[in-house]
Amino acid sequence: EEIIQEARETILQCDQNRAVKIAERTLAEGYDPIEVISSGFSYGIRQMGELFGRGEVFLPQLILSSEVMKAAVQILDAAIIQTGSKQSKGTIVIATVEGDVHDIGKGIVVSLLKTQGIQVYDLGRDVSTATIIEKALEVKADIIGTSALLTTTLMSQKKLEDELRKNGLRDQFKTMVGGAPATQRWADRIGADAYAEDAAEAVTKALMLLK
Ligand code: B1M
Repeated sequence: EEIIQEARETILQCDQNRAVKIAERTLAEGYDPIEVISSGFSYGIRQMGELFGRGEVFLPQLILSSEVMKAAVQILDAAIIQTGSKQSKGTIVIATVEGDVHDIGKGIVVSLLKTQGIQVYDLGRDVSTATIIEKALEVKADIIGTSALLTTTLMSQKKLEDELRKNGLRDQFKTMVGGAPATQRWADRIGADAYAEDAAEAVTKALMLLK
């Protein structure tokens, strides 16, 4: 669809005014906001990542395009969360791991979890394992979810598993991992309870873990 293509372009062109307009149009004209985020804006930011990886765009542009993405997603988020169910099905503590500032994807996961009536404590980004565990204990979380976007910070997902085990806490929580470098194989290897490839799967897996 044309609106999806336009959403992609706004990210590649770092055009915030147009991105915001597309988000508003999505709502006004009744397009599916989740579809516009995942096939449109997210696709665009991944393309930016590829160009960045190949040295065809540089960090300032990547930063700018993330800001454009965030501005657009923020508008759609509000609408997504409103459509959600109110009844609480469980609690998740979620964070981007220490040393990692990538939080766009986690933000989308958080919005979708909220639509399912899951209570979400979003601790933000660059969050230490100790802080994550502390919060999970404090709010008696059912699930601890971590997002990692760098191959280097992926290790923190293992650290969480290790720390939980070391402190005799592993049985108190279910764990879910995600982020571009994470895989089902990685989840199995570190002993996480679930892996999700995207936000929609994160919802499915979370609901499974809460059963
Ligand atoms: Co960075 N970055 N970045 N970056 N960045 C990547 C990850 C990279 C692959 C780009 C590249 O080189 N091609 C590369 C990592 C290489 C590697 O480790 N192998 C990279 C690099 C190198 C860096 C820096 C080191 C660059 C530098 O400074 N020289 C630096 C690191 C900073 C740090 O964290 N310490 C850096 C910085 C940044 C920006 C600040 C500019 C910006 C982040 C802005 C922000 O998030 N606030 C940024 C961006 C935007 C990206 C790319 C282009 C896009 C990430 C993104 O938002 N994707 C990324 C390239 C890529 O991923 N292909 C890249 C869209 C988002 C919707 O998808 O995050 O995958 P994603 O989330 C999905 C799923 O993964 C899943 O659901 C989400 C929604 O569908 N999911 C979960 C995510 N978390 C989940 C948790 C779950 C379940 C599912 O359960 C708990």
